[in-house]
Amino acid sequence: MRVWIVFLLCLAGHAMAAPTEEVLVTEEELVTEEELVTEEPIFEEETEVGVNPVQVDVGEFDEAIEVIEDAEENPCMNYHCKRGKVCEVDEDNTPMCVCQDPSTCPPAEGDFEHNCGTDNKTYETACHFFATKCTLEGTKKGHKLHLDYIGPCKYIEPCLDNELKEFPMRMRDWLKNVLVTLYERDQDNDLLNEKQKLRVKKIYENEKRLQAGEHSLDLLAQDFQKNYNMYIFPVHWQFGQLDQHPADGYLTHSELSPLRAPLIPMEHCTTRFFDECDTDGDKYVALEEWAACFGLKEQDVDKDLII
Ligand SMILES: *[C@@H]1O[C@H](CO)[C@@H](O)[C@H](O)[C@H]1NC(C)=O
Ligand SMILES: [Ca+2]
Ligand SMILES: [Ca+2]
Repeated sequence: MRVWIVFLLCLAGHAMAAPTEEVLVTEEELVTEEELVTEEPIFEEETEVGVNPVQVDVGEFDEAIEVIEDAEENPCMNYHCKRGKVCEVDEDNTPMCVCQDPSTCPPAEGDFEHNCGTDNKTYETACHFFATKCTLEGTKKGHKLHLDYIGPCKYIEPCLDNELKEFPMRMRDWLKNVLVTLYERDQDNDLLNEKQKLRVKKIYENEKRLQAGEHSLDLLAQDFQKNYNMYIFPVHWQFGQLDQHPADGYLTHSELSPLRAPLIPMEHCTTRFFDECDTDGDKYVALEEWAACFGLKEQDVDKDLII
């Protein structure tokens, strides 16, 4: 959650102008709602003991020594459940995932942990949200409920047509700057892979590129026309960053969430922008739709650029 906040703050300061290192961290740390859709339990090597309230309960009424001995036997030990669920064992000592009771979620440390659902209800933390969503699993209401944005629900003014037109211009400029910044900071840490670096190098070395910062829309539009080729890769790159659960060439609502959720409270055109990106209205944003949203020409959409 911390990471979200840093991202939020850095965006709040400069809207979509100045990228920072934290942006990448956000993308790596994301936990999407997609985990909710997967039915299989997820096994992971790093299991945080004590995170599971059921395990904590066990500790309370068993002898302490026994708990330690039992730890390896506990079938829930390495049994990971998706967000909103916790592991419990049945009579046969078989682990299974059940919905978490929202009241067992740790309380929020501050307003910044609140989340607004698509039902326009404020949830205390993401844990509360996912636990609630889990209890609605299988219902129409549960199917429609998503995490909409970070922070308490608030009034978001309608996005006007002319404002909507500006949004992709600023966003693609921002994407380009994020990549260039990552490239600049890449000496020690592998923020980008070799293929990506090679692509960004060209953008970076182009002296005519606009420096990160606030630019007038005229200037952004002009730069896009003049340096169109520099924008092709950043748009593909961001798609590849988001399309991971699964990487199938389509973005679901939850795959888009890491980008949308921190942005919505600050950029009131975010929701409308992503809605309209889905031109065929099938609820998925395909690569072709995504590229068109950012003004790329059809012939420049290239799956091989997602590297
Ligand atoms: C959502 O909730 C907020 C705060 O309670 C309210 O100000 C806003 O008008 C609501 N938005 C909609 C679309 O109902
Ligand atoms: Ca996908
Ligand atoms: Ca679509």
